[in-house]
Amino acid sequence: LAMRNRGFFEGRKVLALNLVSSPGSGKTALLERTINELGAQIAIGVIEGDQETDNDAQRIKATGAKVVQINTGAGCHLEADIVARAINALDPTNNSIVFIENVGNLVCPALFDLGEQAKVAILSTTEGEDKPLKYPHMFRAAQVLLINKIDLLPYLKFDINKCIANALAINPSLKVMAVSAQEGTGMQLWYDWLKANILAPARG
Ligand SMILES: Nc1nc2c(ncn2[C@@H]2O[C@H](COP(=O)(O)OP(=O)(O)OP(=O)(O)O)[C@@H](O)[C@H]2O)c(=O)[nH]1
Ligand SMILES: [Mg+2]
Repeated sequence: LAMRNRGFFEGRKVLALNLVSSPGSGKTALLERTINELGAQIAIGVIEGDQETDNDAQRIKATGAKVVQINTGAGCHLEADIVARAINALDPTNNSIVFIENVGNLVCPALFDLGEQAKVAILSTTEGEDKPLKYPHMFRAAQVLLINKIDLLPYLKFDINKCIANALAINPSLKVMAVSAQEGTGMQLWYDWLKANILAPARG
C-alpha cells in the first residue's frame, strides 16, 4: 500500500514528507511558517493526522494551503491505506510538496511506511537531549532532524551539541538543522533542503 502511494507521488512529482515527533514539538507551527514563507514559490498540500479534532487542519487552512484532516480515534499513528484516501481527497498538484503531519508520538510512527520520500523528525528543546538515545527507532528511520524551539535555549539546560551528538550516534547520516518555527531562526536551511529535494518537474 505504501508503494502505491509512492508511485502516485512519483507520477505527479510530489515530494511527500512524513513529519514525526512527540506531541507539541511544533510540527504544525513549522508547517504554518513554511507555507507562509515558501507557499508563493512552491505549491504545498498538507495531510493532518491527529487522534481527535480538526484544530491543526484549521490552522493550515488559515494559511491558504490545501489540507485534509485524518482522525485516528484510538490509533497512535497513520497507515498507508488511510493516507491513500487522504491523498485522493487532497488531489495534490504536479510538482508540489505534500507534508503528512503524523500523530504526535515518538514510537509507533517510526514503524509505518506511508509512501513518503523521507521522514522528518522534529525534536524540541524542552524535550531533553537524550531523546534520540531513548527512542532510537524514530531517529534511525528519519533522514532529517529539525531541532525546534531554539529561541528557548537561553532559558533551558538543554545542551544542543549533546543532542546533535546523540542523534548522530544513532543515525550518522541524519541531516540536522536547528530552527525556531516561532521566530523564524534557521528556517532558510530547511527551505534550501526542501528546494534541493523537490523532484524533477512533471509535464502537464
Ligand atoms: N517558543 C517556541 N514555541 C513554539 C515553537 N514552535 C512551536 N511552539 C509552540 O509549541 C506549542 C505546540 O506547537 P504545535 O505546532 O501545535 O505542535 P505540534 O507538534 O503540531 O503538536 P501536535 O500536533 O499536538 O502533536 C504551541 O504552543 C506553539 O506555539 C518555537 O519555535 N518556539
Ligand atoms: Mg500539530
